Parts: sequence; C-alpha cells; structure tokens
Amino acid sequence: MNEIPKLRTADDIPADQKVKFYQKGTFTVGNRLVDADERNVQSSMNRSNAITSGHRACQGCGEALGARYALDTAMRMTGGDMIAANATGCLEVFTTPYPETSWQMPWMHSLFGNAPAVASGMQAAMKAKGRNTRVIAQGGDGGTVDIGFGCLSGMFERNDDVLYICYDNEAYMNTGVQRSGATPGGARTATTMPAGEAYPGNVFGTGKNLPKIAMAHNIPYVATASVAYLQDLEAKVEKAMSFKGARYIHVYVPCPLGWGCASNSTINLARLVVETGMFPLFEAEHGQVTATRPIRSRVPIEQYLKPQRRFAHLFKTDAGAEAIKKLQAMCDYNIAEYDLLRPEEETV
Ligand SMILES: Cc1ncc(C[n+]2csc(CCOP(=O)(O)OP(=O)(O)O)c2C)c(N)n1
Ligand code: SF4
Repeated sequence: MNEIPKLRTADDIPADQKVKFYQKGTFTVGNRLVDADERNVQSSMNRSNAITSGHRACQGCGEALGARYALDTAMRMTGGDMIAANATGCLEVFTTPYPETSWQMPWMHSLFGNAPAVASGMQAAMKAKGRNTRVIAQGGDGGTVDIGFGCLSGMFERNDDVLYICYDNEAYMNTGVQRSGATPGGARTATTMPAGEAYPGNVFGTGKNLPKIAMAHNIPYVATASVAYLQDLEAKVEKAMSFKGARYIHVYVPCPLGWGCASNSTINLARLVVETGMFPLFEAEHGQVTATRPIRSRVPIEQYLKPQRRFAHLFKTDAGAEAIKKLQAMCDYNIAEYDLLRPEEETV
C-alpha cells in the first residue's frame, strides 16, 4: 500500500516564503499552511457544514460562499441549536430544488418579502416553548432593501432576537437581473439598459444604504462584510451571535452571471470594492461605529468597474465618463467618512 504523504505545515515553509493572506481561506490549500490560531472555521476537520455540496449555484457565486461561511460560523456558535428563515431568491432556489435540499440545519423558506417577520415569529415560538434556539433570517438585496424592508424595520424596531443577513449582489438575480434599491449608479441591469449619452445605466441619487438605516434603529449590532475577507465575515457573525436582540450583517457577494464577470473574479472584485472605498467595512453597536477596516492599498474605481460587463458602457461615452467620476466621488466620500486611509495600521 502506498504511504500517505505528510501534509505540509507552517513549520515546513521556508522562512523567506511568506504566506499571503488570500491563501488562508480554504481547507484544501491554505489553512494547513498557516499557524493554528490563524486558521478559520473552514479549516477544522470538525467543522459544521450548513450548506452541503451538490447545490445549483453558478460557478463562482459569491452568495453561496458568503452564506456557507456565515451559517457555518453561526452553527459553531450555537452548537447547531438554530433555525433560519430564507427569503425567496437565488440562495433559496439553488439550495432547495424540490424535493432536495443542501441545508444541513433547520431551514424554512419564507415569501420574498417577509423573512424578517417569519423569523420574528420563529423566535417568539421558541421563547414560548422555553427554548434558546437562535434564529437567523437571510435574503438577497431585493428581499432586504426593497420588498422586505418594512418587515425588517419592524423587526429592528421591536429589537427581536434575530440576526438578519443580507447577501448583496446588487440586483434581483434569481428572476433575471432586475434593478434593486441596492444597484449602483451607472450599472446595466435588465431594467436599466444603457442608451448612449441619454441614459448611462442605472440612475444616480437613488438606492438605499441599509447598514446605515439599520444603525438608525439603534439596534445592538450592525456590520458590513465582503466575501474577499472570510475571516472578517466569520468574526462578525461570531460577534453578532454574542449579542441578544436585533442584529444586521450586510455581506457583499459578487454574482458572475448578473454582473458579466468571470467566475474566477469573485474574490478579486469583492476585494476591489473594499480597496476602492466603494464598500466600507465597518461594525456599529447601538448606532455608533465601533470599528472600520482600513484600506490596504487604495485603487481607482476604474479597476473595479472594468472586469464587469454591467459597467462596460461607461467607458464608451462622455455621459459614462461622468458616471465614473460620480462613482469615484462616492468612494472618496466613504474614505473620508470612515477614515479608511490609515497606513500606520497593518491589515491582512
Ligand atoms: C411578491 C413577489 N414578487 C416577486 C417575486 C419574484 N421573485 C422571486 S425572487 C425575486 C428576486 C430576488 O432578488 P434578491 O432578493 O436580490 O435575491 P437574489 O436572487 O439576487 O439573491 C423576485 C422578484 C416573488 N417571489 N414574490
Ligand atoms: S445568478 Fe448570481 S447569485 Fe444567483 S446563483 Fe448565479 S452567481 Fe449566484
């Protein structure tokens, strides 16, 4: 019988060969190369697996990745004593083609617009039964910032003991890439088709900043996260699960199909959106920002826009060039507002 080769560990790496941060995210490659205290949940042989393989997400789907990391962390925090409500959308559709399911935890499909209300009801039921089962609700940006917005605000305002996670791919992907309240200015969607100089994609000045709206409810915990920084996402879910009351995490999840980008560009785009300042990563408790993630190496917005076909028209007209300037101004605004350029602080 062939001898099983020994796995490389951190001690086997030559001193001059630095392990890069993007190598730490997977069990298959990176985690065994870093020290035990730097590894994430996915590297544990004993990890839970909230969403198992065989689901039907597109290759490179950021939503599948984000949901798996978020819910695996929540499962670890609760010892599996949890239940999730899931709004209609890609995550619901690709994980549960009847009669199959990828979920390895109690999970319930709600309507498109009422996941927060269903989750509040679950939590009330658990309380009535004297159980400590924790409740999570999740949905896409359409389900969250548009149709589910009223239910979500009610859940916040009552301070129901629910963690709501929004997976933001910036449009209604499940039904064919229609615009949502979270679609960025200038983006092409099925309902914001660009038309030359007259109309360079989605209009500016609309859209909703739901993390800020959540903060305005003074709920115990609000955070933003991106699938480029999976350990950060895990840490934020862990922190959220340590609070009681209403909590909200807004996760940025690239969608190769809806954005017209390569399926292997998901992590790169999820990193660039942060490094441009377009999507600031922060945490807030009771309405006050408590932590932000500084930008490691600032990049101009064009670098983020170019790999995505939904922005290709912006590079062809004067109106498009104006739109790019506006997007850059939004990044500059965020960088100043959250004080994101702090070169003295090292990030990984
Ligand atoms: C009341 C109602 N209107 C419309 C739909 C059709 N519908 C199902 S999912 C969806 C879009 C979901 O978009 P989003 O919440 O952004 O999630 P994604 O698919 O992008 O993950 C729509 C419009 C529905 N199910 N119910
Ligand atoms: S359309 Fe987008 S969000 Fe939906 S499964 Fe495909 S990549 Fe994921």
